[in-house]
Amino acid sequence: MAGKAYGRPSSLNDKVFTYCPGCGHGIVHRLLAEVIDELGIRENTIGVAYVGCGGMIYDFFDIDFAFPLHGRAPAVATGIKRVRPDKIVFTYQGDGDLAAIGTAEIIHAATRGENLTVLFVNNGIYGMTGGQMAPTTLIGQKTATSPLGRDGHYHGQPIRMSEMIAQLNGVCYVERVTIDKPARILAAKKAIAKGFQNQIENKGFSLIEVVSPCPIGWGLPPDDAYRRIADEVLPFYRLGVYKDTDGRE
Ligand SMILES: Cc1ncc(C[n+]2csc(CCOP(=O)(O)OP(=O)(O)O)c2C)c(N)n1
Ligand code: SF4
Ligand SMILES: [Mg+2]
Repeated sequence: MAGKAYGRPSSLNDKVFTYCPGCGHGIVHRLLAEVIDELGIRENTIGVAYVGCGGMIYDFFDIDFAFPLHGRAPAVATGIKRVRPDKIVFTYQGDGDLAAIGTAEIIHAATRGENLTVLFVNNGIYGMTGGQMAPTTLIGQKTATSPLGRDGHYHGQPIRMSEMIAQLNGVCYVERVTIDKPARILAAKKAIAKGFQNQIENKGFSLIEVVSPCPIGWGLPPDDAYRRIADEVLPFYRLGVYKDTDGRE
């Protein structure tokens, strides 16, 4: 029986991912690389990385990257896209980056309807710096800075960025996906592809939030971390399309 042959996407270089076992960033990188290959845009794409674990993306891809200060990716991507509208420009950001230090940048890039694609990897924690509480950390979740669990009255409530950004007039497309099961990984790839296709068709701002595991920061072995996504994370961060318009409003 003829089978499908799977190779390494040409958008990736030969380096082995250096993420912790079970980290979601490697899966998201792979999906992104496949999408860039399949759309045939590798030589025309510029990525804008973030400060955080997945910010190492620039080291694994065979495409041009900018590496701005923490949280500033949407502002830098705006500049690049406006100077070179012929290029496909995306940001790759974590939840500490996009939902904390870079909140202003993402909200205003979205409101302006910049013709960008944003990949938002929400693992509910500051992974790189040692597992501190992020704005996205769930109520009750234990972290290095909430050792008794996040308390909504004391620490504040977790923030749902996709729901919030979908309300903004400049936004074309917002979807939240995850990568805990094969079918959902395929759905995540479809959403990423749509986010890039929107930019190719000049439809404006697209954001794909990927709910992703950080086994180290969550203090769980990888298989338990993947189980936690369905059991604890998705009831709060519900999957789905939050906005899908046919271009700018
Ligand atoms: C201006 C500035 N403030 C703080 C830091 C420290 N810092 C580095 S990564 C990080 C958190 C990153 O978390 P997230 O964006 O969720 O990425 P993850 O590592 O979880 O993928 C912080 C606070 C920094 N490098 N620069
Ligand atoms: S600390 Fe978390 S986000 Fe960072 S590489 Fe390890 S598992 Fe991934
Ligand atoms: Mg994070």
